[in-house]
Amino acid sequence: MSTQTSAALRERVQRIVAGMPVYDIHTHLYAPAFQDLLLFGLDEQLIYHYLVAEAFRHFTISYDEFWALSKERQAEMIWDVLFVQNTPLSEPTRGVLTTLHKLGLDARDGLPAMRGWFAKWKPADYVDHVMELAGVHTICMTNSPFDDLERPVWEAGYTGDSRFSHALRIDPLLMDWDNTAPLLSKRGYEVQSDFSGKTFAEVQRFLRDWATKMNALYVMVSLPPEFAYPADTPIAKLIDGAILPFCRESGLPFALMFGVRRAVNPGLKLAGDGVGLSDLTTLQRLCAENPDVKFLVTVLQRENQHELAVQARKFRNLHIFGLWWFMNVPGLINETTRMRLELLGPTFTAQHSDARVLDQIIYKWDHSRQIIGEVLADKYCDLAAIGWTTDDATIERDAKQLLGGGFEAFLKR
Ligand code: FIX
Ligand code: ZN
Repeated sequence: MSTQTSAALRERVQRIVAGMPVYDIHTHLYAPAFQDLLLFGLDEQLIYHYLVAEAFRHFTISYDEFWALSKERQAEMIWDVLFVQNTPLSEPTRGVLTTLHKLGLDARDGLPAMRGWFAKWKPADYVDHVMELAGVHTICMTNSPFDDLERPVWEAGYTGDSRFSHALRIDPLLMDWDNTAPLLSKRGYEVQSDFSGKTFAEVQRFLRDWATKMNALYVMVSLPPEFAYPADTPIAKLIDGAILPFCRESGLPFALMFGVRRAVNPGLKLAGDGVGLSDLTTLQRLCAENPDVKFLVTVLQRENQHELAVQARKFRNLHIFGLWWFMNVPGLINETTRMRLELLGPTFTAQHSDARVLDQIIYKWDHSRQIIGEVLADKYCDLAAIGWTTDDATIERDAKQLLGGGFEAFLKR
């Protein structure tokens, strides 16, 4: 293929991928009805935990002193240390600049001028503006019945927002049974700490009640590297006795996020979580023994990615999604997307944003789309070199599948 033909093909692919509306299937964003839980604006972007972790590589201030400051002051310190005193070379710092640039702001104007621009927006309008700029058609929230700030919104009868969908998040149920069992009892579910009596049926009733209230698309948990299955542990008992039966009955996928080691440095709060290698034979057992249950899976550790992709070749009830957190950096997006495409074709969901601040979907999708387009274009060029040409409709079909279409099809299976 001539250089000119390949350049034209690459341009076509990038244009189609850039214009393909995305389903952002895992975020920590909220619809405007959740009021203060919906984070947006410059200060929120600057105090994102990804940037806090980096700023503390420079700060000498104690963690407690930093957390005692106002959000505005924290944001100013982070801006100064990561953007003024140092060059914003990391992915999260570059991300802030991409977002500002795409919003039409000049970051060199400094914080006060930019803050004024953000202050003019009403949340509901800003959601539309940002989703439009980011090319995102739907945002899936992470919804927790254990969160005392968001639960009242559901209990007050929140009925939804067409721009947002919901996922039922159950970490406290599986990871902290000792404290969650009494809480469920208090809420009228007849559970016993030792799993006796009606416990499993009642946990299923709890899941059914909340999945219905939330109109949830899937049930999600994040897991530490030490997760073992099968095992004589509360988490394994709950998976067998309640989660799998509920997912089987409801048809909702069980979403597992492997490899987060929580609070390796508690002083950093949300920024203090780390990563570790998971034993994915746990997942293999789950997929093999429960062909009638769907599993949505992402892994945090790079060294788990290859095994995960191979497992997805073996089990059609396993759908891989996204590049989570420490994986969401250009070099790793590139190598992992390439490897997944080479092992699985387009039968995975290439990315999710994990955004906690609305504005972040602008940079997260911009950066990932560029790489997904580049990897896809390489594959079409390889095919063109052996006479298999690819038209726009085909590129659109593949891009759609990778950017949420495959996820939607998996939900319907
Ligand atoms: O558990 C999760 O869903 C993680 O995404 C969060 O715990 C984490 O803080 C995060 O925001 C990563 O991107
Ligand atoms: Zn998340």
